Amino acid sequence: MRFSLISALYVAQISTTVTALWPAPSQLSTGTSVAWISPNVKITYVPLNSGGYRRDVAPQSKRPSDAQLIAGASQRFSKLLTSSAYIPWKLYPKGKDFEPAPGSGTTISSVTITQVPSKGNSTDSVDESYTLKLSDSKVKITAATAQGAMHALTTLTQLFYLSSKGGYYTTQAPVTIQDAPEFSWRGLNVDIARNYEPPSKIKTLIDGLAFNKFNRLHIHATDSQSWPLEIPSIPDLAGKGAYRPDYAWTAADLEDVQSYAYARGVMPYIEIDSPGHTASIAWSQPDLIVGYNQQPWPTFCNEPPCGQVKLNSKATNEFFDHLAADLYPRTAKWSERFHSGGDELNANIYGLPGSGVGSNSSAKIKPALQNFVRHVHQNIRKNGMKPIVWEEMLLNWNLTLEKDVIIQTWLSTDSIATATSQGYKALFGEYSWWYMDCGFGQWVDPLTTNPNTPIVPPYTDYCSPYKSWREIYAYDPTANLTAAQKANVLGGEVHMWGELTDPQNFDGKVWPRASAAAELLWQGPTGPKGVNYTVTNRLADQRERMVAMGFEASVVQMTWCLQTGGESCAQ
Ligand SMILES: *[C@@H]1O[C@H](CO)[C@@H](O)[C@H](O)[C@H]1NC(C)=O
Ligand SMILES: *[C@@H]1O[C@H](CO)[C@@H](O)[C@H](O)[C@H]1NC(C)=O
Ligand SMILES: *[C@@H]1O[C@H](CO)[C@@H](O)[C@H](O)[C@H]1NC(C)=O
Ligand SMILES: *[C@@H]1O[C@H](CO)[C@@H](O)[C@H](O)[C@H]1NC(C)=O
Ligand SMILES: CC(=O)N[C@H]1CO[C@H](CO)[C@@H](O)[C@@H]1O
Repeated sequence: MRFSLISALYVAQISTTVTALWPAPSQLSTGTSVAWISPNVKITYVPLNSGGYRRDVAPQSKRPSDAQLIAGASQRFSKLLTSSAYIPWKLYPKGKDFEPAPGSGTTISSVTITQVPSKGNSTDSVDESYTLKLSDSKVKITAATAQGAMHALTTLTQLFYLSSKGGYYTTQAPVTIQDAPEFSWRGLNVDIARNYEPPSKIKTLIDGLAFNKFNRLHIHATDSQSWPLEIPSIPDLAGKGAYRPDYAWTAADLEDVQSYAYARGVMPYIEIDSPGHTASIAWSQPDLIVGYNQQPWPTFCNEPPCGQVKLNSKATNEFFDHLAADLYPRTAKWSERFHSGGDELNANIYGLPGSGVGSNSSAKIKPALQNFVRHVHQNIRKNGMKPIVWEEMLLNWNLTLEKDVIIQTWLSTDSIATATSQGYKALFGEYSWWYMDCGFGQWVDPLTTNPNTPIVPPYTDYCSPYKSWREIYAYDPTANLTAAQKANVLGGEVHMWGELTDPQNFDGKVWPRASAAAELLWQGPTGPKGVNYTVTNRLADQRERMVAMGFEASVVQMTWCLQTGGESCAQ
């Protein structure tokens, strides 16, 4: 839809020239001249005198200024260009001479980033639009915010290729781009608890997110299997709850990851899932948890070890107060949002003695749950943030939630329709389309006794099969929504759960599939797919850039198809 304006240009050029702009910009026009850029090109920032960049309010006031953010992005340009540029031989017919002659064309002498007035901002949305004009040896960028300027510099990087004879060129000058995202919330959810993910791995992930214009990193920080997040005032939480004491992010690590993400235009935010998914608390505070490792586990939780925080419990509330006082100010510095979890609550566990409920009936659990969630959410708001919950809190438990709560849907394509029609802002990312952990097989051992589901060949997992990049790209979460419902869709998140994922196999699961999600989030589901716009070679191009950057990204297409096209190899 947003793309139609220049689709004809793309169709005409795609077979001879590849432009690896990923996600594709809203509007693009290109020429056929050669231009070169030096990694050391001078980048000048021209601020708007009257301000107009995002005005942050306390407690976010300690964040870097837009000028600082843009200076940082400008300093990184050189490294980004040289680390991501590559020789794109795979995208041309074998033997074709596709490189411009050294010394041909012009050389870019300057890049200017001029700040322009913002079209407005809100808690969950900043003006990320930018324009980029490359002509007459100059690049002129305008942007309303630091985030927009960072996107422009990423786009600029992606315009250039490495020449085998040295130097970085485009064959498509002049270039004019006007760009803005369709969705203001473009996220990836990463689980660091089922298997540990060290801060260094997540910082690398953030580089990839920024390179694909994601703007949210959802850190699913704790779960029943481990508590890998240091809470300095409750040291035993991670000290005993992590897989091993050093498999936990220290407070300094958390600050480092958050500031790193924010500096790259990615708002990080933390999820402490509760009241389910909390068994790891029992290692340090056994009295807070009912049904720790209760058997048979399928009756008492979705995944062992079972255990949920007790409800109707003063001790539980005090624990969450301590946690909030320690953790929330440290995350509110970087984020407008905090995720309180709320998925997969098990009712049966509240029928066990000492649960604070004493019954597995929803009617008994619901008021206790309502009080608990209200308490947690009040703490989030007191610290200057707003809550996010998994959809079950609203759609299964029918809790009364304030309208400032974002509903994160995952269970069905209908969920987003229901949540948005009730007036809530909501996120998509349904498991049957956007769960990147699916299709790798069961973690449940077939030799164990599982009274509910025998584990038999081919040992498929619950959300099998694997979601290929094409499936992730074909997801249309807003297909059946009314205009009023669509207005409440903030965006979505692609999910990397950690049962069978750790730093060793992380990259190949995430990339390039998250890139497919990134373009959908940037363009909207009816964006590039609505016109004759080929995706495969552009995604392959982005993947090659990410491989050059050091990501062990999976293969998009076999080289023969990329080179040749035709047959069944649409480019
Ligand atoms: C509650 O427990 C009873 C008996 O154990 C069981 O039949 C029923 O399905 C449970 N209800 C819920 C909501 O889990
Ligand atoms: C919530 O509402 C739905 C739809 O009306 C209903 O099916 C479900 O039983 C309710 N859940 C609870 C816990 O009351
Ligand atoms: C939209 O509705 C059609 C027809 O009922 C259905 O087949 C499709 O799965 C729905 N899509 C989504 C994303 O809900
Ligand atoms: C798309 O391509 C097909 C086949 O080449 C052609 O028939 C159709 O007119 C094209 N549509 C647009 C919008 O260019
Ligand atoms: C242009 C614009 O809408 N700016 C607003 C951005 O957000 C801050 C804080 O909420 C407002 O004070 C600005 O007016």
